[in-house]
Amino acid sequence: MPKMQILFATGLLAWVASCSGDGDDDEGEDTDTTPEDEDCNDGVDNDDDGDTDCDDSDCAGDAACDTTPTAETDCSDEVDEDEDGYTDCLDADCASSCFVWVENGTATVVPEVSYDGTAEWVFDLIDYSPICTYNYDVSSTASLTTCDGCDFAFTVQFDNATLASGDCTPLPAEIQALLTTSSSYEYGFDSDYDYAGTPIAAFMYGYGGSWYALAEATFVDGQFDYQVLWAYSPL
Ligand SMILES: [Ca+2]
Ligand SMILES: [Ca+2]
Ligand SMILES: [Ca+2]
Ligand SMILES: [Ca+2]
Repeated sequence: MPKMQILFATGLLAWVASCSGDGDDDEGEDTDTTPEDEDCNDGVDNDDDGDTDCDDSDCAGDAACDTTPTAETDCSDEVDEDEDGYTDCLDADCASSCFVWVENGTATVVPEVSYDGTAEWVFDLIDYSPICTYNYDVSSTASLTTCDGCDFAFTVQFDNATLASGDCTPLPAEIQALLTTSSSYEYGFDSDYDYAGTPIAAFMYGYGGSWYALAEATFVDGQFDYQVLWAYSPL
């Protein structure tokens, strides 16, 4: 059995070396070694607990391990990634990837009889850099809907779309499809709308059998004017 004897002898030598080969000097060094605190950003497991940097629970809360993004990283996920209080398109970080759609309309209105004027749909990036503007003729010949509390309501027809400025191709396809298609919407005017306890003259929008106040509007001397911010939406 010469092989076993050699292995045993080697193991015995190693044991002897670790126990008796060192003198009193080395023994003192070992017991005096106190673990270092974990440095959370040096790539070293400083306290020898098996976990390095941010994997070490000692680093919980350390600024070096804060994974919160410094900017909004997704502009359409309904999550405020950078925790600045502004989510998705409401965050200025999304200025280049979201748009605002504003509708400006003006018409000469004879309630229950006629509604004739123009409208423009303005598309901007949310930092108000222009994308494009479309102009429309708007008309309606009669009140086709009932809006409880409204002074008047019309089914307003948008026709004769013309591109007034810019290039709308960055907009989502479903918005582009709206632009050049003649369309109609249920609109109304309520001169005494109770908005959060405050009476305002409201632009009303009818959809699915319900009416919504979208913005302030004016109706003076037969002239109806409104401006609606439709949405902040991702490009
Ligand atoms: Ca470390
Ligand atoms: Ca560690
Ligand atoms: Ca987001
Ligand atoms: Ca944010």
